[in-house]
Amino acid sequence: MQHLQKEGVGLMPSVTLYHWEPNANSGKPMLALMEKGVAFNSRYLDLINFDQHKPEYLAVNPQGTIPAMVHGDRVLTESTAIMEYVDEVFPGPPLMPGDPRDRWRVRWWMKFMDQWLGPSFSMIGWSVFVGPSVRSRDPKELEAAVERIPLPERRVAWRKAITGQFSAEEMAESRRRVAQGIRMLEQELSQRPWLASNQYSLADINGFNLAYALPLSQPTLSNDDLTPNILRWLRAIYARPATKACWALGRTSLVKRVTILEQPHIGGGQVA
Ligand SMILES: N[C@@H](CCC(=O)N[C@@H](CS)C(=O)NCC(=O)O)C(=O)O
Repeated sequence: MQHLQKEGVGLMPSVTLYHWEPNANSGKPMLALMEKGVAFNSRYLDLINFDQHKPEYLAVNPQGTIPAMVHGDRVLTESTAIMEYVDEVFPGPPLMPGDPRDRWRVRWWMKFMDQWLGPSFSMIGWSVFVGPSVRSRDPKELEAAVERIPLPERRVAWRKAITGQFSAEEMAESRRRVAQGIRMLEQELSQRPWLASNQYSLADINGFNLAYALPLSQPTLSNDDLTPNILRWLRAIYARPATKACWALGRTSLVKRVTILEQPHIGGGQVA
C-alpha cells in the first residue's frame, strides 16, 4: 500500500516502512512520517502471524523486529532513532524544538519511555492481547514459529505470552511502573501544552503511541477526573490529521481502542 501525501503525489516514494499496527514502536515512525508529510510505501507485517520472522523480512532486518525503514539504499532500525532521522532528513514541520533544554527534555522522555515505561506497557499488552490472540493455534506450529525467532529475548517473551507465564512479580512491577509513569506524565503535562516543550515534538509522538488507550486500559488511574492533563494531551494529539490518518491504518481491536478519546468526558467511575 502506498501513502501519498502532500509531497509524494505522482512520485514513487523513496521510503518504505515495515510496520505492524500504529501502536508502540511501529506507530512512532508511521506517525513521524505522516506529520512530516512524507510519502511512503507501507509494508504491513502481521506480528500475530509471525510475518516479522519470515525470510523476506529477515533479509531487511535480520533481528526480526519491527519497525524498519528503507530510505534509498539505507536500512534503518530502532523506532526512536528512525523518528529522529525522519525529522532531520525530510522537510515539513520540525518535530524537535529549537531550545537545547527542550531538546534535552524530548530526549529524556524518549529514553524514559523506551527503556523503563514502554517495556512495562508492552508486557501487559503481550499478556492481554498478543498471547491470547495466538494461544488457540496448534502447539507444534507455535513452537516451530517461536524456534524461528532470531533474538533469544524475543523467544522468551513469546513463550511467556503464549503460555501466560509472565510471573506475578514481573506483572506487579509492570503495573507499578505504569502507575508511576501516569503520575509523572500528569505532572509534566500540567506545566506545558505538550510533553517536552511548547511545541509538538517527537516526545509527544512517542508518548501517544504508549498512552493512547490509557483511559480504557487503566480506567481507575487515568481519566478526566484524575488526570485531566493527560486526557487533554491525548485528545489534542488524536485531533491532528496525521494521527487520524495513521490510526486509520490499524487493523486490530488493539488500535481501535483509540476511539475512546472521542468521548468528551471520561469519568473516574466509567469502565468502558
Ligand atoms: N527497540 C526496538 C524494539 C523493536 C521491537 O521489539 N518491536 C516489537 C514490536 S513493538 C517486535 O518486533 N516484536 C516482534 C517479535 O518479538 O516477534 C525499536 O524501538 O524499534
